[in-house]
Amino acid sequence: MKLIVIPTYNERKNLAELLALIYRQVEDFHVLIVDDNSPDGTGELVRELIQSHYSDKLFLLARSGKLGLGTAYIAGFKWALERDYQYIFEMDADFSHNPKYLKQILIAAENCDLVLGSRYVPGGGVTNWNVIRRMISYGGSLYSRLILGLPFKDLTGGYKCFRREILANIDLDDVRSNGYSFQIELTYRAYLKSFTIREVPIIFEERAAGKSKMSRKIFIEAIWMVLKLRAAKNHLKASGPKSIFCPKKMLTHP
Ligand SMILES: Nc1nc2c(ncn2[C@@H]2O[C@H](COP(=O)(O)OP(=O)(O)O)[C@@H](O)[C@H]2O)c(=O)[nH]1
Ligand SMILES: [Mg+2]
Repeated sequence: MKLIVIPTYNERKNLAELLALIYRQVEDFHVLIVDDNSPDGTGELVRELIQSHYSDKLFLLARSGKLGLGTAYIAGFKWALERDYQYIFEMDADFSHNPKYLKQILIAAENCDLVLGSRYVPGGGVTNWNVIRRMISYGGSLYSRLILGLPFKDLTGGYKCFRREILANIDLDDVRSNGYSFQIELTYRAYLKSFTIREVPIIFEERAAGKSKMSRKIFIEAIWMVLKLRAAKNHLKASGPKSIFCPKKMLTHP
């Protein structure tokens, strides 16, 4: 089974149309909306759509308030791991991530552990971004690539597909980032654990309606976080899920 996790904050204007497009592309996928009590009523809309259209394939994880993108994804991943999903996708609600790529990403995911939808490999790109915005985005990936020694071109994108095994092997409670660096951190953790990762070209489109929630504060968090992640390299390699099969008592009494 395949699941798309979509975090939302004030995406009411985008969501109904986006879901229709997704299900037109991949009829059998499930979608989980992780909504942070959006003031514009996104959560209410999802409840209505579950009742009226998608009762067997649309789900809502309603959180109490705006807790950030990273923790929304972590909550979604845990929800997925409690169920029987093999492929877990990440996607934004604002049409930046065109659903037409879902099938290509899935095909790539059949032969590797993590697929990154990538703006900066041949065939990928961005539309409607000025030079400064392009430089900031490309520069962010380049910076992370150099500091962390990662061989991938697009590290900040949020259009991805994880195999279940990756998420089960990353200690989700140990993930430190909440903003832009969340995507970098998860890819870094997967890479350090020797999972296979591939980039698939996507054209990223500027959001259709509503506002970006990214801020200068989140951007600065990302610059620091990359340095912190590099400093924690050995810990990240070693850290894993807290095994219920290996309590300390057993280690001291073999
Ligand atoms: N649940 C939740 N979703 C969020 C939060 N911040 C952003 N999002 C969602 O995450 C996705 C990406 O955010 P967006 O504002 O488009 O970031 P940008 O593409 O970098 O400008 C969108 O679907 C947002 O609605 C948050 O704090 N909580
Ligand atoms: Mg966006």
